Amino acid sequence: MSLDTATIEALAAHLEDCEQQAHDTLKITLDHPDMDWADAYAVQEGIRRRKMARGARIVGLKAGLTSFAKMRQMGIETPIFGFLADSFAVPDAGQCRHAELIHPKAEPEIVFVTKAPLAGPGCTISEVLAATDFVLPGIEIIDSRYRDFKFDLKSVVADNCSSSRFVVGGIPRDPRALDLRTTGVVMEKNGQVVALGAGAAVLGHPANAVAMLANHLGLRGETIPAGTLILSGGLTEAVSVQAGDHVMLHMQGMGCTSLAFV
Ligand code: OOG
Ligand code: MG
Repeated sequence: MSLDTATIEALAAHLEDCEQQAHDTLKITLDHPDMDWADAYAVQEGIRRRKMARGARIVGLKAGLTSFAKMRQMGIETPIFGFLADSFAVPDAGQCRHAELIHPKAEPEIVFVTKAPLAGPGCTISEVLAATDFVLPGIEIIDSRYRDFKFDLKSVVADNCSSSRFVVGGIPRDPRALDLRTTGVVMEKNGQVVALGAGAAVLGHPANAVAMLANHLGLRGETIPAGTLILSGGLTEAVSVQAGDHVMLHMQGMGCTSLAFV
């Protein structure tokens, strides 16, 4: 760690205020160039603590920058991990207020829900599949608090990996009855196809993202508890959305989920 506790708390407060007030900011590494990974995750942890102190419930976890498309879009090479609070959840086919967000983008994701704990290091894809209750389609709405989505890895980790909203729906399926590598996804905006791909876009197999999350937490002495909802990462580039847009995700064998921006 290179930052002191007061600085970490101040950065967490600043980034969470930006989220709550839909204000953008410059990436925090400009003022804190020596920030390390532990600092970045400590700021994210500070945001989580602030939300929990106000009564928020943590309803899930996410992996980000897990696809080659997203790594290319953001110009980076390592996955990152964040948390999902109850206030991020949008009901299936529900509405999301665009004015509450800065510059939201939608991305299609395969969502895992666990039925047994997962622990790393050494967690594998087959352990993830055995510990998964079901998979289902999800749309994540990312909304970086950084101006024009311009950040580096440590800044975005501190900003809870741009987490903002998510919707899940469709038909929950046992992942062992599917080949998640060849599971096709088609995302439409206002009836037009804007993104398409297959499960293998995420690290060769989306369960790999969950294994990497377990391994990341394992290094910190934490596990993924049973009953955790996990967004395994955008399968395609993220698509900008405006008020009035309707986004629909079709996932092969799992039906669809959607939301509208108002
Ligand atoms: C970081 C969050 C990326 C994903 O699924 O890849 C993410 C960002 O691109 O702002 O959620
Ligand atoms: Mg995502």
